[in-house]
This record gives sequence, structure tokens and C-alpha cells, in this order.
Amino acid sequence: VILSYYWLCPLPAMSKFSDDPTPWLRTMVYSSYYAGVRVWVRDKELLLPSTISSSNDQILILTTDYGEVITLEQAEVNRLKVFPMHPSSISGVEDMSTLAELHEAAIMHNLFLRYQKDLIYTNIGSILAAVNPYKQIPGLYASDVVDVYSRHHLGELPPHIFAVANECYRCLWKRHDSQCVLISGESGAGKTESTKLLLKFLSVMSQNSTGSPLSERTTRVEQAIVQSSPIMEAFGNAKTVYNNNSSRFGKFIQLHFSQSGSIQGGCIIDYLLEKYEHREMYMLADSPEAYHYLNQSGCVKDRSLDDKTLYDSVMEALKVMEFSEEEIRDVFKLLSGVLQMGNIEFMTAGGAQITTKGVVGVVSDLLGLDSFQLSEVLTQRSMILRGEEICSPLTVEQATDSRDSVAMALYSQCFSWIIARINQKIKGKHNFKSIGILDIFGFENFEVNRFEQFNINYANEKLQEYFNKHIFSLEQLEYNREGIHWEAIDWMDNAECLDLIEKKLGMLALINEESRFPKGTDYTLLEKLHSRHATNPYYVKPRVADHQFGIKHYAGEVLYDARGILEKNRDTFRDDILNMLKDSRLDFIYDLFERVGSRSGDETMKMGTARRKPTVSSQFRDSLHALMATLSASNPFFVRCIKPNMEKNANRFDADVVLNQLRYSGMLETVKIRRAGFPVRRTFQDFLGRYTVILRERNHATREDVRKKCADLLSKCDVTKKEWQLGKTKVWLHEQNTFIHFETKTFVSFI
Ligand code: AOV
Ligand code: MG
Repeated sequence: VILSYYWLCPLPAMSKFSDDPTPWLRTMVYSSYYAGVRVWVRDKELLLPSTISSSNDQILILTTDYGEVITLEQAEVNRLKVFPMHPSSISGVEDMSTLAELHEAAIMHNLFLRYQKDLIYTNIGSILAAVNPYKQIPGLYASDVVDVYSRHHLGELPPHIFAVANECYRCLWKRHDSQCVLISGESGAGKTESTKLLLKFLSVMSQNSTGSPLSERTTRVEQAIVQSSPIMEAFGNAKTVYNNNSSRFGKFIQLHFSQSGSIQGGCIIDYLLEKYEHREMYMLADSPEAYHYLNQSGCVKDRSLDDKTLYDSVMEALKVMEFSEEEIRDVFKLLSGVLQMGNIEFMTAGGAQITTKGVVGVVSDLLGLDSFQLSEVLTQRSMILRGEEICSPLTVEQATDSRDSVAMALYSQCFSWIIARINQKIKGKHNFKSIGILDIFGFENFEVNRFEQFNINYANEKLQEYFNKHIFSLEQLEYNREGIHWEAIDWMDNAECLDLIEKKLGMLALINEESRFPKGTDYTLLEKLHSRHATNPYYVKPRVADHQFGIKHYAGEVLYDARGILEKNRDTFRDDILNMLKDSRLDFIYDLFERVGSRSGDETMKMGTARRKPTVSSQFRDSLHALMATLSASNPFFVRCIKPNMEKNANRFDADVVLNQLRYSGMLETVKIRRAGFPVRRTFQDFLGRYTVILRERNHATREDVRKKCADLLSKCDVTKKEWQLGKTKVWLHEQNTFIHFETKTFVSFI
């Protein structure tokens, strides 16, 4: 009987497991548990994967996979506290949608089973989940692996980031539209690493497409695109508590392909570099501890990063990208100048006075500035009023701020210059379609969260909205295609939270309004935010802290410190400082600031109104909206990176940490949407082939009457038609239970 049952197993969920399904069936049929049987135990909200240790008429003792021993009375067992684990959950499956049990515990357990075997990739329907292994898995990304994945279709091989890259590449021709890969996950989950792997795969595909004699131009573009990563990371990444190599800027990389499949060129758009940390620089003349900008963190070395190797790889990349010797020297002089600048100190003597004159001299030399002029702008502010220059002394605090703002301006202009330079190098004609890869800064919730975190989390919220919309509409499409009637399913989206942030009179609008208001301060802003939004369920007005406001993001509640928001949002740069930088003897520095105008840049022209520079957050909002428009015009793939633990450790799977990410990322929501409708879908043939035995007749159905036969079979179990519907090609079952009901009945029929 069991053998024929196996033989009749056409369902993917059943055919993929290697373990013996008999215990499960026996338990289903006789409701008895004995030692060794795998079960789920309900513990409050959670289902825990467990194994029965022993059982008798009164009690059942089980051990959960997380090490806990639970003793239950049989009465409790019968009250559905325990139920058998389906074989597909015991051995793990590559695609979650083939799990017979579609609940969050089963999904998480599946990730866990695979993670233990170093299988970090798993499909959840069309989404790829990638658990960060925090270690190199031998051979996982070797060139023969690239080769194998390039020769197979999606689904033929185990889930892999290369499988996504390959499908994306094939879709350029299959669908004739541009593609994009959206990589999300919280900080440190593995987004940037995934991006690099996608680039690696696509550049190999591109090289292969041109046949053996590679045109020199293409090789250089591919190489340049791959080599842009170490440069951007060197300048745009920093260590945080969440990630030792955290991206402090977002990027969207677009690769333009020719009809023949080779990369013609590319383009990198960067988003909002966080300028407030400077730990990422390697060019040091003295020991790193000697620099104010480096030593504040108390951490100048990290065992996971080999500075010497990284430095070499950046230098190598700069050469490949054809930065000239002179340009490299200029960049490092600037970096060195910025570092030294941080060591300029002040004291009060009728206004701020510089106490470290020697440092000012060195900085001036490095940056080609006049040391007298530099000292002046750092200690006093000059304004032209009715044609007359008016100078006012600065306090030590203001002087320190002006010093830091010069350093930040230099650094961020240098970063933009590098991105522009890379873009120049990789730009090409785009004569066919493109693949875009989005790698943003992940969701962050530090002890103190500032304006940067507000923007970072807003970007993540926006991306989540796109994800929700897409997954939900895909589901709807499938229902429509099959002609299945569905009632609007209530699903959680983050539209209301986004409304709070970006709609008319929302938080962004208030921040911008207050930034324009000359008398606005962080406190008046906070007051306005509280009074306008306190009743919004997504807004948090903390009871105690008097300088904070909070938002209930999809990924959790975050409290933001209002202090400093207005200044960062205005991002105004004093004219006298700007003029001093433009006076630099070095062409490099002059060029960096030539186009920056606090009053006359082309941004101002765009705004229409004179003398108004767009605020940082309104620029960021516009660039996000432009990005969303680009994404909406392409066919998306989703990669969801997951952190297995908060300690950046290998081989540690913290169930709570993972579950939280699965919940907020919408992956479980996807499953819920399915469950709310008709989660089990089998083609008529599959369904009949397997369950026809219930009808007690042989399966001779022709193509025409399979549909009718399915209807007969289904009516036999449920005449009310509540539990099922027939689509154009598939049987749709309402509840997982119905499916299990069929399985059991089949087994009983065999007996
Ligand atoms: P993130 O981009 O998602 O964070 P990263 O891609 O920088 O995270 O990954 C963080 C670290 O995890 C890397 O430096 C690697 O050490 C490790 N890692 C990630 N993916 C893999 C992998 N596939 N194999 C081996 N190690 C990996 V942030 O940019 O902070 O949001 O802002
Ligand atoms: Mg990153």
C-alpha cells in the first residue's frame, strides 16, 4: 500500500522529501503519537518544531528543536496543542510554496533546516530569501557554479542568487522589457554582498555573449563595473554596530545591454551619503588614533577587515578605472586634509581662537588654501550687507561646527566626484534593455537615531510599499487569469505609515516648512509634529523624552532625536566658506566646488523661485520618487536578505531574530494573502492522478472531462463548494485542512 502511495505521488510537496512519510500518515489517521514522531507544539502564539520523547495514555513528553522539554496531558494534546509535522517540513524544501504546512513556524523551521546545512538560499514563491552565513561557504560562488547556473532555467537547480541573475538576464529577451533586482533586508543582512554577486554573474554572462575574441571596449566596461565596488565601499562605507562594512549611501546600478547580450555600459545613481562619520579612510600619515575624526569611535581596527589588502584592492581598482596618478594623489591629499582639519582646536579669547596653528598650516598646504583665510572663516563669519563686509566672531562651539562643515563638504564633494568619474568610465550607449540593481542602506534603529536614520528608514518604507504592491497584484493576477472569484483580502500594507511621512501636511512637509522658517528651531518643529500628528496611530509621542518623536515603521518602532534635523535639512553652506574653497590653488579642489553655489546652482533654477535651495529631504524624496518610477517600468525580482543573529556570528540561528524579519518584511504577509484565499493550487491532472482513488474508479479521464471529474471528486468531500473552486487549469482549495483531508482519505482508501 505504501509503495503504491509513493508511486502515485506526483505532488511536488510529496515527491521532494526523502524521509518516510508513514509516521505522519499513521498519526493523521489514528491520532496517536509515539516516540520519534515529529510534531508541532503550540506555545502561545508560536508553533515549535518538536520530537515526541515518550507517550502513554496520560501524558506526552516532547523536546523542542530549541532544546526545551515540554510535558503535556493527553487532554491538552487533543485540544490541538500538538499536531503532526508534515514530511515536507521534516526534511526541508527548496521552495516554501511547496511546503504542505504554510504557517510562519514551518517557514522559519525550513530556513533553519537549510541554514544548518549551509543552504543559505530558499525560494518563497518568486522571492529569494538569503540568510547571511557570516562565513565563506566553499565553492558556493566558484566560476563553475556561475557556469552551471547560466545553463539552467530557474527552478531546475537549487535556489541561488545566480539563478535570479540568470533569470533576470534571460527575461531581457523573454519579456522584452527592462529588469530590476530589489535587494532588501536590515543593516548587515547581506545586500551589498548580493549586489556584488549579481554584478559578477552578469559580467561573466556579458563576456560569454560576445564569443571568444572579446572586444576591448566591453571587457573594460565589465571590469570597470565590477571594480567600482571596492572604490565606492572605501569612500562610502563605515563600521556601525550592525555591520562592519555598512553602506552609508544608497545606490542604484543600471547595466545597459546590447541585443546580443553584452554590457554596453552602465550608470550608478547614489543616494544621500551620510557624512557624519569618517572612519572609512585608509590614508594615514600617523597612527589612526591621533586623528579626532577617527578616534572618537574608540575603534580603528576590525578583525574582519584587513586594511592592507583592502587598501591594495582600492588602489588596484582606481588604476583599472583609469584614475590618473595625479587624480589619486589629489584625492588622498584631500582625505589627508580632511583628517588633519579635524585636529584643529579652539579656545575662547573674545571669540574662538585657534590653538593649533601648526595644523592649520598643514591643512592649508594640503588643500591649497591660504592659511590666514582659513583661520578667518573658521573663527568668524563674514557677510556682505549693503555692499559692506560685516564680520562677527564665532563661539568655540560655532567654530567647531564650521570646521566640521568644511570637512564634510570636502568629503561629500569628493565622493560625488568619484561616482561621477566612475559613471564617466562605464557609460555607454544603451541600445536595448537594462538590468537595474538596487542596494540601499538597510533599516536602522540605533540607540540615538538622527536625520540620516529618518531618511534611511523612509527609503526602506518606500521599497517595502513597492514590494507589497507588486506581490499583492501578482496574486490578484493569478486569480484573474484562472477566473477565480475572490473577495477583497484584508492585507497589511504600509500606506498609512508612508502617508504620515510624505503626504500633504505630513512629517516631511512640516520639516521642510520649519526649515524655511527663519525662526524655526528643532523644538518648534517637534511641537508642530506632536500637535499635528499625535493622534496618528503610526506616530509616537514619547511620554518622557522631550526631544524625540517616533514612527511605527513596518520593521518596528523607531524614536528619532529632533535635535539637528533642521540644520541638516537646510544643509546651507556659508558663502564665505564656499568662496574660500573656490580660491584654492589646487585645480582639483576648485573644480569640486566650482558648480556648488549656495545661491546660484542649477537646482535653484529648477525650483523656479529665486534664492531657494531645495532642502535635503525634499531632494531625497524626489530622487526616491524618480527611482520608484524607474522600478515600476521594469520587471522586478526580489532578494530578501536575512540576518541569522545580531552578533555577526557564523553558525548561529536565533529564532526570534529571524522570525521578526520574516514578519515585518512581508514574506509572511505573502503567505497570509495566500492562506486567506485559496492557498492550495494543483493542476487538474495532478489532482486527479493523486486522489482519483477516492472515487474508487480508475483514472481514465480525457483532457475534456478532467475538469468535470475534479468537480465530482471535490463535491464528494464538500457539496457546499465553500472549500474549493475550479479555475481554468487548476483546482483551488481554500484551507490547508482540505488538502490534508484529501491526503488522509486517499490513504484510508488504500487500506
Ligand atoms: P548590507 O549591505 O545588507 O548592510 P553587507 O552586504 O555589507 O550587508 O553584509 C555584511 C557582512 O556579512 C559582509 O561584510 C560579509 O562579511 C557578510 N556576508 C554577507 N553576505 C554574505 C555571503 N553571501 N557570504 C559570506 N558572507 C556574507 V547596510 O549596507 O549596513 O544596510 O547599510
Ligand atoms: Mg550595504
